[in-house]
Amino acid sequence: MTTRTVYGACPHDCPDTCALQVTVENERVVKVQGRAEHPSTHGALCTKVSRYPERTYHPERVLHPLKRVGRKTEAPRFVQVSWAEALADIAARLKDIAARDPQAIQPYSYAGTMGLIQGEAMAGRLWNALGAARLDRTICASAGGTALAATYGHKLGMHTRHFAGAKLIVIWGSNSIASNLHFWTYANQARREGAKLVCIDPRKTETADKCHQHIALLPGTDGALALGLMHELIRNDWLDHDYIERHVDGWPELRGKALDWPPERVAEVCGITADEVRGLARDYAALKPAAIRMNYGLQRVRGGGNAVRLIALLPCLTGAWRHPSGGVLLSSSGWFAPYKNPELERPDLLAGRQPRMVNMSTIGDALLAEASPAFGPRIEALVVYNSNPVAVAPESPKVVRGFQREDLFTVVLEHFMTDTADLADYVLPATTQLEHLDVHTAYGHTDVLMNQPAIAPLGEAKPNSQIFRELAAALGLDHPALRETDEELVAQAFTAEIDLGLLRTQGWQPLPIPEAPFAEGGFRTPNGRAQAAGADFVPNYESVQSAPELAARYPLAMISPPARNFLNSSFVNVKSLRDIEGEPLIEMHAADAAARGLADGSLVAAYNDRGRYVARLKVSPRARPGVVNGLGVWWRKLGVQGTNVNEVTHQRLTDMGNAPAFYDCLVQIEAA
Ligand SMILES: Nc1nc2c(c(=O)[nH]1)N[C@H]1C(S)=C(S)[C@@H](COP(=O)(O)OP(=O)(O)OC[C@H]3O[C@@H](n4cnc5c(=O)[nH]c(N)nc54)[C@H](O)[C@@H]3O)O[C@H]1N2
Ligand SMILES: Nc1nc2c(c(=O)[nH]1)N[C@H]1C(S)=C(S)[C@@H](COP(=O)(O)OP(=O)(O)OC[C@H]3O[C@@H](n4cnc5c(=O)[nH]c(N)nc54)[C@H](O)[C@@H]3O)O[C@H]1N2
Ligand SMILES: [Mo]
Repeated sequence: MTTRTVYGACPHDCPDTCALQVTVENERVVKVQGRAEHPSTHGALCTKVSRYPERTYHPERVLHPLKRVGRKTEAPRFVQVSWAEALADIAARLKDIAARDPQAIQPYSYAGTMGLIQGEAMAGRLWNALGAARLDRTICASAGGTALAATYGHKLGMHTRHFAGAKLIVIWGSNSIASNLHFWTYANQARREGAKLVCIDPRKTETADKCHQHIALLPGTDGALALGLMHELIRNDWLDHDYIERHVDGWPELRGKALDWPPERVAEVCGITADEVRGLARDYAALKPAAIRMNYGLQRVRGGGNAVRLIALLPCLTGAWRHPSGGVLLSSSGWFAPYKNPELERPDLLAGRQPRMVNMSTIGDALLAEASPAFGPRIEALVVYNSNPVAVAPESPKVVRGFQREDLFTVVLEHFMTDTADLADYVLPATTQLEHLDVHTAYGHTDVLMNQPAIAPLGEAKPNSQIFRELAAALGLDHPALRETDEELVAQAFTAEIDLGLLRTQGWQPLPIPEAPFAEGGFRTPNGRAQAAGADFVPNYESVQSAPELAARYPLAMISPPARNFLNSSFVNVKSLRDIEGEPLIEMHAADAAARGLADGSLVAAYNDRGRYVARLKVSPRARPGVVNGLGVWWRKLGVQGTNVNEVTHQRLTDMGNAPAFYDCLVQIEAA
């Protein structure tokens, strides 16, 4: 028997980007573990990724090109075809459309893998050379990301490891134990050394269970709470005047707004008590250093961008940035920007063209849109990779109708027959992280990682990069940039400061970032100062206050945070993980269930004017009165009656960044 160890990187859309150690016996992966030597991974993996071999060798892996037979409104039927036939046919169809207008070809991708090479490196080159429509990749983080950039110039924050030294940790809009496990280890370390942990989340999550305090505010009211905290910091003069004076622009305006938000008003809007506001402000001023871990949960509402701005400014008011263990972290991804090659996707291949941009978050409307001067041509072809839009995009009734268009030519690169693959004309088998080369940055820590392939591709699967190289050739595009190998792409991914030799031998390289990067200000804005002007509370589209008539019909606010054992819609088909999750659940408070005569364990429907989602009711203290939690992004076909939670979400966009407002959603619930 031959045994090898291969160093990898977890490809998933998660802040932790773990360093992996893959054990291969007789050319089969038998174990995937977290590397003990990598500081933030520290030898631990989440349950999901430790099941990686089960996912990779899953009997339902797509291992050959498949071509649709039958209509898109019927049960999916496919036949196996050769790569040659698939590529020739796809190229012929795309060429025909491109001859009329390449902008009618729409790429659709997100972060199924976060790798730079299997993400956009070769794909971007192909789309640029073709002049295909561009995609605004807004579905997850662009409200908060735009807000951070507006405030601090980039997506920057404190080091995750320094949370271990904080005396107060505010976990704001994050179920860290589920979605950011390796941060939680540092938070726990702080707690053992006496830190207070506070969780701000409408849902009583497993993270809230482990914190000293849980503030269960109404969804979409975080901006009001942040203004209330500022109010208290100002009234009690708990401010670091020197820090504000030297490093913040727009303070007089923000100060004026905050003074309009006394704790009683905040309590009313947020559905909490005035004492909770006062107490949190007192702790934030007294327990130093104070660190805030925001996550993207809180920005999936209409006012998400402004809420992130306001929360991100709190450390400027108290000067928390002066200490390595003070400040805020939402994303660390901006730290990588100076080390990444902005030309990797070869924007020069656009040769001056500026194809239209379609927002991925409104793909339902986009697929149903007719040609018009404002929109441009009707979408005629869709190439999907690293994403499962039929399950994850908002208002799925429209997304499904769009994908069911018989005149739409859809190609999906996938590991599995997802809800999206079921509606394709061609499904092309893609490799998993164990079968291809890649390099990774992160959005929780600040290390660059390399992923070495551990095994040869299974079946006829190919890396995304290779599929796009071959498609480019079939399309007759012959620019040398479209022929470069993955090794050549890796060599171009970063600036010279990143040592590829070290990445190959050690597997990762940390970026040199100061311990307390903003102790003396120096934000990445043009003048180096934090920008506070304009930040304000923006209420939800759908709430009792902003839409009383809608709320009379649909009185429950529904949020749909991730299930712990899935990653967005990935892993839903891994049986051992699905068994832990059980079934699609809607958590509801006992009082709301009693008022509707609904019994725990019964099948219920959450509905509104957009759609109807059926799931099992769980009467649970995890839900606060007036708010229901529809967990996880289940595959529709593995859910109840072919539905998932995005049946009821809407396509209206956030205040900043044009992102979806998934958690800004009113429903009514009845027995199904
Ligand atoms: N296990 C697991 N891990 C994941 C993911 C997953 O699906 N499963 N998803 C990954 C992805 S794509 C991302 S973007 C990241 C981050 O993913 P996020 O979507 O930020 O996920 P969470 O950290 O679970 O944070 C969401 C939390 O915000 C809460 N929340 C909802 N609405 C509000 C609100 O209005 N205000 C406040 N304060 N809280 C609110 C939810 O109840 C939930 O507990 O995690 C990644 N990690
Ligand atoms: N209601 C509601 N909806 C949500 C959310 C929510 O909290 N509530 N969360 C939102 C968030 S934060 C996000 S980030 C999006 C995520 O949405 P997506 O980015 O679509 O994420 P996944 O659902 O994980 O789907 C990724 C797909 O990529 C495939 N894949 C993985 N690696 C590769 C590869 O190397 N090659 C190819 N070809 N395919 C690969 C996987 O098999 C999987 O099917 O969903 C959003 N949708
Ligand atoms: Mo995400």
